[in-house]
Amino acid sequence: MTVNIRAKEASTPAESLDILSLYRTMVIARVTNDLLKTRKTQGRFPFYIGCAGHESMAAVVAALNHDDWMSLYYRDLAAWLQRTGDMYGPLREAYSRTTGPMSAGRNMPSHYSSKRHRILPTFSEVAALAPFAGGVGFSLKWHKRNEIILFTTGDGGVATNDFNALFRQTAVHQLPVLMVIEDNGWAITAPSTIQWGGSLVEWAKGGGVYAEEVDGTDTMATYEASVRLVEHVRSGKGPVLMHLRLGLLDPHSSSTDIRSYRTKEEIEITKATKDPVKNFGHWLVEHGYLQEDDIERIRKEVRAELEHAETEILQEPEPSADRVLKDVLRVPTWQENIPRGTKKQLPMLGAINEALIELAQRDPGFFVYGQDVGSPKGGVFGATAMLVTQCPGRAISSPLNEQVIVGIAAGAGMVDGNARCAEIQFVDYHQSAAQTIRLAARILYQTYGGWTVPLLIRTKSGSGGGGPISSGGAGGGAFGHSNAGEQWFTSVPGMITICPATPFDAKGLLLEAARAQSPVAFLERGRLYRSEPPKDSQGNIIAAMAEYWSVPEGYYTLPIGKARRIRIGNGPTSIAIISWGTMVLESCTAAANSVNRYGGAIEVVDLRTLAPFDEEAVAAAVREANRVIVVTEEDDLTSFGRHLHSWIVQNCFYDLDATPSFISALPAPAAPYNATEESAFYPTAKTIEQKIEELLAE
Ligand SMILES: Cc1ncc(C[n+]2csc(CCOP(=O)(O)OP(=O)(O)O)c2C)c(N)n1
Repeated sequence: MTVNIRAKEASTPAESLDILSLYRTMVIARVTNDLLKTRKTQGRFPFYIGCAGHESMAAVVAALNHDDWMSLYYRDLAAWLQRTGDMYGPLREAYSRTTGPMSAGRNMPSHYSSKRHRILPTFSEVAALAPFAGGVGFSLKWHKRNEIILFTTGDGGVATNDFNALFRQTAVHQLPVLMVIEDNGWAITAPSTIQWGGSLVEWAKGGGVYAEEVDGTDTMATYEASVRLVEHVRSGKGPVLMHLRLGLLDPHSSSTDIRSYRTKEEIEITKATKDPVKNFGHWLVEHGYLQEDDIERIRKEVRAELEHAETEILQEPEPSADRVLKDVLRVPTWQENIPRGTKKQLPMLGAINEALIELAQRDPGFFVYGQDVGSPKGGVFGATAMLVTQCPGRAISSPLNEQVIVGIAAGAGMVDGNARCAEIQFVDYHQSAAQTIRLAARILYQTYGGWTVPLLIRTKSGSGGGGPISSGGAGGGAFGHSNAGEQWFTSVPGMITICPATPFDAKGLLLEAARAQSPVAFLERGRLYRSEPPKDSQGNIIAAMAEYWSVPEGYYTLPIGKARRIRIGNGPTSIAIISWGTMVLESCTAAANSVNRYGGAIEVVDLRTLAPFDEEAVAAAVREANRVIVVTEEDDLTSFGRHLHSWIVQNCFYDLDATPSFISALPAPAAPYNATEESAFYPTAKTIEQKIEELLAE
């Protein structure tokens, strides 16, 4: 039976609500829940987290259009069914079948995801999808699309930083986002009263987001409110928060004993009054849509269908161990291209400005989002200054919140399939966005390649605020402004990390990084922004490096994962120095001084990409020189440099004639501000020269 009860004033073509189909969807959700709960208890799979009490979410989804986006959480089985109509999917994931539509059996059940149905991939980290949902909303608004995004979380989720980042994204940019807080009164054992103070609705309104409380145990009331609120969002009136009051009919999950934290009376009252499936069934009987007998008949039919589906699914293939490394990382395949533009002398900052202009001109959806980037100054370092003047609107200033920034770029990239750029002022501050970055890098693996997250994170890293290399002090960055950054980024599976040393490489690599379908951390060294080519101690520019300060106009790309091998001197190499970023320049200076003094040749391998790094080039350089030094400006704790050093020991041991050397900054939190301590903290060309002498004598 089809009943059109959509709001008459809706501006989009009204879709009629099939009221009995909605009820059936809710019953499928409940019966699936009960079946899977039992199967878990029977030991058929290790974990289940259910939806009982949350089935009226099907009514919220019924108020959306089919091309609207959704960011669901683990209680949203009914929402999944209402959107996809796929009752096999949740069973397939519970039984870890390769046919599973969310993760091909790789993730826990109840982690909804479907690129086809525009359902973003649910994380186990509560509310962690929130900043991504804001990015989707940002993209929908930017492209003036008539679509909106539904974001859901529980009452506990409201307290997370992630949800608060979404709230700010939607409020500041007035994004087309409907936030539904499914408040069942509990976050495992914690009552919702400890998640926020005062009234959620008033809190939201005070922050610039329209909000309403809705009774989620009444399905028709939920539907009617949803139609109204969806219309509010779609018509451009801004975001909405729906505080949906529900009851949790089961324990938190299959790992929780409900009686250990809830009283018998409270459970009984909840089951008697807050069961949306039961309440909706009564309503349908009262209003003549169903007979009393139909309720049990429908339940039994659904149970039989599900058991039939289960029998089929149990015949389907399970994952094999040989796929465990599939879909960790997507590095673009490089197409060889010869830069044709006229070359001109440029510092790295100029090269980065030019690369951003190229990206904006070639891709109408490209933007840079970050603190101060839209001001005439072009961010605190001026990296977007050209973008601001030449491509108005493409450099957009953000609130002071790194999670907001990364979420906007990541979510927008998921909509477009092309990387959008997040600028983090100083790499030290990536930490407040750490969860969002780590999860962006995990999505490809978690969804078994179902979703990709093209995302470009540019950030100033390492010593210095922009002074010429080896000009005395390293630049006074001190705490909060001078961390190297690669320690963390290279430890995140699924992340590409790039750290260029020269203007030519910075432009070509940045243009290639925008083609990646995995997130990229692009570490721009502060000391290199305005540096000149490295010189030896007599003040002569090192010839092998000079050409990389000459940057072609226009578009060209350089391969990710390929090192640059720089030979200084003539004849066979006596030492291979492996480094990246600023330390490449220091290493070249040290190598040139040594060669000037003793003759021969030293190779400097500029890794350029740290993850994945060029194993072949490193191994070849070690094989030829038989002596190696790894040089990093990271502090001497667990670091990428240590990882590389260990890799060389493990893989190149028989090619070594001497102990593989390691040079880093000192094991302190960061470089102090004063020049004396700062200079003592970082390695310099002098440190490297001394090590070369020691190694040659060994
Ligand atoms: C960031 C984070 N912290 C803690 C957990 C452990 N955890 C899983 S579910 C949950 C409670 C969530 O409560 P709520 O958001 O109210 O949703 P509900 O389960 O009640 O529907 C917690 C604390 C987690 N998964 N993620």
